[in-house]
Amino acid sequence: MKLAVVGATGLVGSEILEVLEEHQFPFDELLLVASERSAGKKMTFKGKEYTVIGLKQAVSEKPDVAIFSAGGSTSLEWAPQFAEVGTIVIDNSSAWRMDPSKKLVVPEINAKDLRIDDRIIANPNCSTIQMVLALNPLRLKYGIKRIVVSTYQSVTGTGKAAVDQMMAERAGVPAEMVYPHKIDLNVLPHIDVFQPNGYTKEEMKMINETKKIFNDNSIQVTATTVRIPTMGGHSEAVNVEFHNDFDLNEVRAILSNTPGVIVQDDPANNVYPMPLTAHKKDEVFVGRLRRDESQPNTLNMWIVADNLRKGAATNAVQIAEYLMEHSMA
Ligand code: A2P
Ligand code: 11C
Repeated sequence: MKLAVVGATGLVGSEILEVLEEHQFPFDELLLVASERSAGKKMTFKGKEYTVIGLKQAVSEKPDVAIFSAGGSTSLEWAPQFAEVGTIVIDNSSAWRMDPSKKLVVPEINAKDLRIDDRIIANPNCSTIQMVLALNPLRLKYGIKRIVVSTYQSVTGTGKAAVDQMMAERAGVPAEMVYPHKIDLNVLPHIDVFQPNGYTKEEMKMINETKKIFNDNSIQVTATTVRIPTMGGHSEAVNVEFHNDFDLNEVRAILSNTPGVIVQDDPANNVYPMPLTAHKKDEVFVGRLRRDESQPNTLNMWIVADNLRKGAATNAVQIAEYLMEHSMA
């Protein structure tokens, strides 16, 4: 098994390496791939030194699986070239997600849809993954009519340069501006670019990807996505209206029994999910479970996950693990 990590020098790339190590992912050969700027650079993984290579060389090595997190344009240009030589690409960017011929996979929900001839597999957006993972078991039990979500997203979702901007502002030194405004001590109701309908691209990703993953265009979804000056993970206030009524204790029990989900819901003891406690964890944390008293069949919940983990690296590695377990890679 020859594995390539494309974007290995980036934030998600280094998280992928950590997850591969923690999960003891079995591979025979590892290729660390980044832009030509980084080619030749040395990186250490599990005590062994690797030389970073460029994309052209990586394609010529014909890896079995390549986990991409090097941005959408890199994926658009290079994923087909890897696919052409037989590599299965697991892509973290938004490039292929809404392509009807590509699967958009959260393993716990729809890995069973994967087929041996899938060559480019899309990893959903981080804020979508954590929401659908927590909602899926409730959808199966009660049926979802409508989702209203507001997010509070970590600067790590933008990449290294955004973390640097926030830290420079915090230290009071000149910052290279990645966001159009200061981010430290601020809140930006703006993630990714604005669309003609007034929503941002991040908001539209949450809307469209949720429907695709649940394979249900009848679910109504609306989103407001917000960047906050934090690092450990993304938080989401989710208001979900079900077709059928629910029992709150049953909801708790269902979520507690859902693989990959951890319920942290003990308000009397100030226990609820937070980015600080979700940081570096593979799971999605759920709390503040309460009935929306303003209308029937409606639940309010708070969902937190490390966006670089289940939102990106962990989900991608789990897809690779699924492929191997099912002899597809
Ligand atoms: P490099 O470090 O050589 O620029 P982040 O989102 O944290 O900024 O990381 C982006 C990742 O994507 C980095 O590993 C970066 O490599 C990689 N990358 C960016 N542009 C390209 C490209 N054109 N080809 C290959 N890798 C790229
Ligand atoms: C953010 N969700 O937090 C974005 C990052 O489509 O994979 C991931 C963008 C994507 O800024």
